[in-house]
Amino acid sequence: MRQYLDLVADVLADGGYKPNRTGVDTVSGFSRHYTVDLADGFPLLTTKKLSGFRWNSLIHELLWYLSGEEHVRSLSEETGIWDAWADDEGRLDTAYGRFWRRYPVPDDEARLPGESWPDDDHRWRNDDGTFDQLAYAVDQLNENPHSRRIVVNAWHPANAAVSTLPPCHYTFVFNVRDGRLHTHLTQRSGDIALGVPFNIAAYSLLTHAVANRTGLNVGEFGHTVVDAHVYCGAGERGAWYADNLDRLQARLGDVGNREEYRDVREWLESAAPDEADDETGYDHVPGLLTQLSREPRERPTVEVADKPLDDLTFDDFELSGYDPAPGLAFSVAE
Ligand code: THF
Repeated sequence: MRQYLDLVADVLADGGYKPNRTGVDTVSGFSRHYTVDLADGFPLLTTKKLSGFRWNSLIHELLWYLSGEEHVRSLSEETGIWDAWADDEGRLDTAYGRFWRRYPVPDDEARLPGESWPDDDHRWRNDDGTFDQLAYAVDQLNENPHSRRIVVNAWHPANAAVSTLPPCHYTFVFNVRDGRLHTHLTQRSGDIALGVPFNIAAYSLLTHAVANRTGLNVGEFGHTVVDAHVYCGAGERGAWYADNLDRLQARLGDVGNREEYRDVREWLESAAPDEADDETGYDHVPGLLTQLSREPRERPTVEVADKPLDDLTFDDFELSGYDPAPGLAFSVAE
């Protein structure tokens, strides 16, 4: 997908060095945005392989969001990608689905005079009194598709203030025109090499699943990433970028065609200190340079079964025509 490669190239060429809480440093860009038309194919990256075990992980991640679970116990049986942020019992403080499906509604004492809240028996209230934002969104798309209020919000400020990992992709909006369902995602923080390809896939699949239930065609996916970063390594390797990013960026500025990204990678590997054995893969820059050197291939297509969202299972997502370049290994910063 060209838009993803543009995002990578743009952040590497214009981003700034930025250390952060994980101990793995980043090259970070501010407020990046692109749109991709889902009618032109499914935006699964073709410059690295995301089928096989990665497809397994990303489908189960989406099913976990939809489940509304506040823990990763069932997800962990399928993939370990969220385990690092859960407690010993598998609870995850800010599980997305918990907010998508069970957003807290203030109880009587917390309500201010004159404020409007849905009654206990309102159709989008769950038995425990929480609010099902996704059910609301699907119903709005069916009953009032041109509404500009079809927002799902995973951000709870009070929880975010104390949570170990507040949601990264924290709000999305559905927007319909000419019978096409557009989805706009806003992300406060995006790990370009690892998380962003999963996020693109998840919200694109969600768009397909919701389009099925609302009689709409899939439209565009719009994505805004506030802190869009490339992890560039821990220890000496990460710190090297503090003083040498401008040298890398000068070389990136001279690149005239895709193949030359390979030369930049070779220069980087000769100029930067090696990654320590226990820090291998935390520098995502070399792998992303390899992706930039690869020509994006034709997009695959996806079929999602037309079922209520709560009934979807792994086998309801079918990918075809996917012909990616070989996979690349990146380590995830915690
Ligand atoms: N923290 C960081 N540093 N990056 C993230 O992308 C991220 N997430 C979630 C929460 N915190 C994050 C977790 N999502 C992988 C993919 C998504 C993740 C976490 C890890 C990952 O390692 N992907 C491998 C394949 C792993 C597998 O399938 O077993 C890959 O190569 O794609 C962003 O939402």
